[in-house]
Amino acid sequence: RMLEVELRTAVAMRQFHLLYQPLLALDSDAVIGFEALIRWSHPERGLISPAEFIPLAEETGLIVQIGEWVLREACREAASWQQPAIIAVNLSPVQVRSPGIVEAVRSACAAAGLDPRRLELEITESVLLTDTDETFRTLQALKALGARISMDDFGTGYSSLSYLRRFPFDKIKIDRSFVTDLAEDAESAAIVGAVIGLGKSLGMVTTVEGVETAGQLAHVRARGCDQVQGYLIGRPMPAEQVQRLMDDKE
Ligand code: G
Ligand code: G
Ligand code: MN
Ligand code: NA
Repeated sequence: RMLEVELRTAVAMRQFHLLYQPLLALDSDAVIGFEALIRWSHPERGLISPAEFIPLAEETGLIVQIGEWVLREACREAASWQQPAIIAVNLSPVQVRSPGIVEAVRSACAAAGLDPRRLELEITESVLLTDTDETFRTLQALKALGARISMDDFGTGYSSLSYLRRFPFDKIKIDRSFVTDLAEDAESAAIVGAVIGLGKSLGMVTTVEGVETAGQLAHVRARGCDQVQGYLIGRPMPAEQVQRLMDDKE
């Protein structure tokens, strides 16, 4: 459990930083926002992926503290941009179920001077598996602050279409696993097309993730997708590069 001990000190030691991945709107072909993605620069082990340490942070409850740091940092950074672009932040299910989450979001925006309407909170389907009444109230309270709620990694979890009816999602982010073989696999293409249509008909914004090729972009554009993210548009980048990218892609 060495990693756990080290994770405890990582916040205090300022070993985390955020990268920002651009979000492209397909109606204007403009970069309209960024998703904040955490990175851990361990003093000896080097860069550790969130896929490795987030599960441990969730088990130990440290995700609440780390997540609050992510919220504050992302809001502070976004408030410094010259454009009022979207800032998207991932929330772990453990964070969503923690009692202080609404206040954490409110105070992160207030401290940064960020209009909460610029904030998108990404949650995964697994959030909805337990305590659904409580979760529903939390999501409503977050929306009441002005933030929007996105369903992240759509299609990978125990997806139930009833969640889309029951919870007030503003956006569906279609998981990148459906995009990888879009050109070769008729099933993936059918699923992506159908989910875009479903999202649109429910009044949600649709984002396709993991767009890496011009062919994939053309495909999802033709299907009426609203927004895309992926290496073709931009990899997760340091804060210093964000302003320049927005100025170039306006
Ligand atoms: O950035 P990368 O592809 O390595 O992210 C791997 C996983 O970690 C993704 O599922 C992503 O959503 C998640 N992740 C990245 N940053 C954060 C964060 O700040 N909080 C939470 N809870 N998850 C994050
Ligand atoms: O679970 P979530 O969607 O938040 O995860 C985002 C992660 O996906 C980021 O860590 C990012 O590094 C990764 N990612 C973003 N765009 C692409 C892409 O085009 N291709 C691949 N392979 N990974 C991507
Ligand atoms: Mn995400
Ligand atoms: Na995702």
